[in-house]
Amino acid sequence: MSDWWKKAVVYQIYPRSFKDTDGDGFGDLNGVIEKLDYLKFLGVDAVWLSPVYQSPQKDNGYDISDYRRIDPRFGSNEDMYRLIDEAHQQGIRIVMDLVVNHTSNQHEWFRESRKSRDNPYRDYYFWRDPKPDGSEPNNWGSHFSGSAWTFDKETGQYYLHYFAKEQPDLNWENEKVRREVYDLMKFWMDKGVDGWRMDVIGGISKYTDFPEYKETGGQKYFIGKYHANGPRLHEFIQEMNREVLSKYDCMTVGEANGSDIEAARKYTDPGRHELNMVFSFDHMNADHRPGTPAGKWALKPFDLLELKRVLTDWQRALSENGWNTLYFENHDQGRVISRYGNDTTYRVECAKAFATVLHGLKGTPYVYQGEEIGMINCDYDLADYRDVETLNAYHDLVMNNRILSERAFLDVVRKIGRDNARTPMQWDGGPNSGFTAGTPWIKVNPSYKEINVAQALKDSDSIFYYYKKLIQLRHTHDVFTDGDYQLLLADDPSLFVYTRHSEPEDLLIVANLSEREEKFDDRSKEWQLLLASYPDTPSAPVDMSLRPYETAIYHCV
Ligand code: TEU
Repeated sequence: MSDWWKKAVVYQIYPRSFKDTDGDGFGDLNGVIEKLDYLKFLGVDAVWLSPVYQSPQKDNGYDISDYRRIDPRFGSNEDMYRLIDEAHQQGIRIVMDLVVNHTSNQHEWFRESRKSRDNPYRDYYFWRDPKPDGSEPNNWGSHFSGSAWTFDKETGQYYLHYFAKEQPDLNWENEKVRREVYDLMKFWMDKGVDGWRMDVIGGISKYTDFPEYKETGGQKYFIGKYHANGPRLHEFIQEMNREVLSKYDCMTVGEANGSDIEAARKYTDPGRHELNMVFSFDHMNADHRPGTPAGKWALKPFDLLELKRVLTDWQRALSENGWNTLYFENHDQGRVISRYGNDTTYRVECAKAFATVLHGLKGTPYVYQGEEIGMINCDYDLADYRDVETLNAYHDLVMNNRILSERAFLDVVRKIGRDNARTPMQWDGGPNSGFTAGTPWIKVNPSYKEINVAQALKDSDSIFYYYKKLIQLRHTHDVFTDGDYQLLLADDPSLFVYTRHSEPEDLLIVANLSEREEKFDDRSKEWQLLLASYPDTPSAPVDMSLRPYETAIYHCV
């Protein structure tokens, strides 16, 4: 099997918000097909499509009711086959989202399962009796607020759901469930799909004795160590690898929620035959204040030292027997320049600087739709948000428990709420940003008049062309793929500087991630400029005065 994914750059599409061709306000597969030329021009090697399967859309497709059918909102199965075909003709691979920690409650398996205690599908999910007082089987929380258990009157038991109550968790202990999953994977791979992004894969193996959390800081429902990395996790993934993955030339990336570096090594060590790489979350917590009742909705100012420390730890840990993913954005995160940077005065400079520090690292870079034109967060009112996580958290934290004021909650949502990344793709300055001829399912970000693809393509200095160059560099200089990583100036609170080394080339990546002027000087090698964000960045890193968010890549052969 080839390691093509090591040199690849992956572009994530959130189809619902990418491009609508039939005027219903939802993006569709024909929209993706229409934009393949654009993706080819950007230079990406693969596209990861967020879920397009049949779904009641309680969690925008992460609640699947039929794994073998494309949701009519997105098109038909024939459209999907055509997309695979046309993408392949352009040399772009297609990675689908595998959401098998849970299904929709409208999936046939769950509809059967809830009918009776002895239904053949009962064991496809986790059903447990109430405690003697009628309450939930334990104090586990759901990521979308409240308990992870919902009572079903029909049979007098609770079922488990880590996310919304419409997303019951599958019971992977049941061999039949695992078989179903492997079969559906083969179905799509036989249609030409080139790989999988595996949703919440860290959660598929459960602690089936469902232990109570002891330390909850006074919270009624708690999310902690039992929610991920269950006892049979790696056994299940190895089985999946044996049964399916090893038979195809494919790429796999697991969403390793709740996983630390140790777990990531296990997932990605090629000798263990599990996955190619995983998404970790540590580096996305550099503005998060842990351990408060507000959970993920408690922020602190962005801490660059922490970001550097975490990225460096992961670079080191997975440098030999493993592989990293490189990302700042996806459909669950706020836009990076709005969160960690400056999305007003220095929007363009800032986007280029964050892109540079990320794409210079060792691993496979992911670009999320709109990141390549520097799209920014949306400052919406409560009524404009659509995300089930945000709306549930509002009810829980603001309305029911008064943990946050409405004002404080909205401030946090405007930084990290998931809808920030889900507003329609900004194609041009025309109506609805060129996304749809109908009414978009979520409001278009008013910034589209200035920030859009048409504009970016006209300006040779745009963020778009900068990404295009970064992608080209990765394809043409092996040191981006193979080089060893070394952090310089670890304690500098403004600069992110590191080197990459392999034979015969060395790289020096320099970024000022602050709004102050910063001095920098490195004469250790005969450095020459490869790429820079300011038009007049010095040709060698000597006596530099780095301006706000100025960034450069130097090399030496
Ligand atoms: O996300 C799982 C996850 O762990 C989180 O990032 C989650 O979205 C949330 O923000 C926690 O606070 C995956 C998908 O990426 C997400 O879109 C889905 O909602 C979720 O799984 C359920 O399928």
